[in-house]
Amino acid sequence: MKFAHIADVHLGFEQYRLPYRAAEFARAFKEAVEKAIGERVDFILIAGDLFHSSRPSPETLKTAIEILEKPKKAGIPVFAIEGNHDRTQRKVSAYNLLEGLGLLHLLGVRDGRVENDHLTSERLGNRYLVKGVFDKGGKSVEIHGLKYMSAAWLEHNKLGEMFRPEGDAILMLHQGIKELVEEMMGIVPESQRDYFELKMGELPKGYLYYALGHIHREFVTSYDIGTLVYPGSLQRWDFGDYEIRYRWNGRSFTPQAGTRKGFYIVEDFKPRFVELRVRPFIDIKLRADEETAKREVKQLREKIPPEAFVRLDVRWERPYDVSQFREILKVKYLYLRTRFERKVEAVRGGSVPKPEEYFTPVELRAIGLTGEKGFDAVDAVVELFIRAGQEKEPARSDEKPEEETHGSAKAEETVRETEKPEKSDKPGKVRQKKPKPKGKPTSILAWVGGGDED
Ligand SMILES: [Mn+2]
Repeated sequence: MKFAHIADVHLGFEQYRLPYRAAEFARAFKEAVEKAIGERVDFILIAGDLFHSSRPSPETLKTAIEILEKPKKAGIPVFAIEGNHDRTQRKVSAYNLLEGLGLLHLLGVRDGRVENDHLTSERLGNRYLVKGVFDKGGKSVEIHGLKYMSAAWLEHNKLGEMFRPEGDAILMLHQGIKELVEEMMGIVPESQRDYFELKMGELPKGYLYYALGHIHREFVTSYDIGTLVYPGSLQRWDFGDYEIRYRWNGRSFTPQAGTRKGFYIVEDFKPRFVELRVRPFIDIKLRADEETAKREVKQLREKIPPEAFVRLDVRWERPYDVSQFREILKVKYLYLRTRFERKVEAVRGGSVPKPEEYFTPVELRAIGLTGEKGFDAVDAVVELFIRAGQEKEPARSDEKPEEETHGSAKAEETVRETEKPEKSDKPGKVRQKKPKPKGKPTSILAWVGGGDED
């Protein structure tokens, strides 16, 4: 028995509002399906989030249909569940449409009984649990599954009571599991409870293979008598899902290998990863002055392919023009993230400086003007600095912070799609061209606005 396990395809996802990214997500799915067919698998599992949205566009549906016609023609059945992105509370989802076209078999709870070559049903209260079946050479495997369910639902409906495997069986779910999420990303604070819906022990026992989806990072472990696998998303999800990260150690960059992207071929319940070549995401973290940063980024450039998506995170004590990195790197997509903040002395000693010690008198007045109101008083602040500049300090030309928010880069450090509850890079932060204030305006503008990022 041999099958492919694919998850988190996200067809129709125009990442960073780039339509060609949706085409790349589709290409990855096509490649995965073609490779699975080439491997002569007996069936294919899609563990949720085939679509990025529960209401895919006609174009996205057309793409899904064209790709899923390939296994259909090859006589390879596809079993699927809905994920959090593409499930619907309505009666009919996009999956039902695909099922109606004979392109896949949908597993989970339904109002009516379904019986055919590849589906069978079991009573579950006043509804039915629809399960997949596959027979080959006298051997039979059952594929159980359920669409993405909320933590609240799972608290009241115990999966262990719902799913009872008999014989060789696979369980397909689209959920985050506390212990695994923590293992992958460190301890998850309670405020980010929505990173998981299940605890390990709540997972039904007795399955030979747990075909999971939802976590976008590839991961394999064992559970009870079986193997538990997250194949991860087919394409890179964000800059936390990087191929390589270059971390600045104060003197040079240290490369850190990131995640690989692809899916699993499972033979006799043993998973083997099949890697897909996808667009590289490279994450660069730098904390240096302008001259050093420029020199180091220039050197690093040789290691970065032009088709890469790059996030360059620049930090320093004084702002400088970061738009020059766009010219230096010349990559397909550059997301510049800046954080310029003054060094706060003696914090370790426990004494935080008083505002009078830290801010100049003009800056204090600016803070008084804006308070918590953000940029409502920005004109008054600009005026204040223009006047202050004219009064004393000469104009400075070396301070021009420029921050790029390209599209909707968000919650980058996640391995899945849930937005972190804390603030993150939102679009619309690109600074307006205001009359350039003189004096020392730029650093303070970052301060009165509450700082740039995170
Ligand atoms: Mn997903």
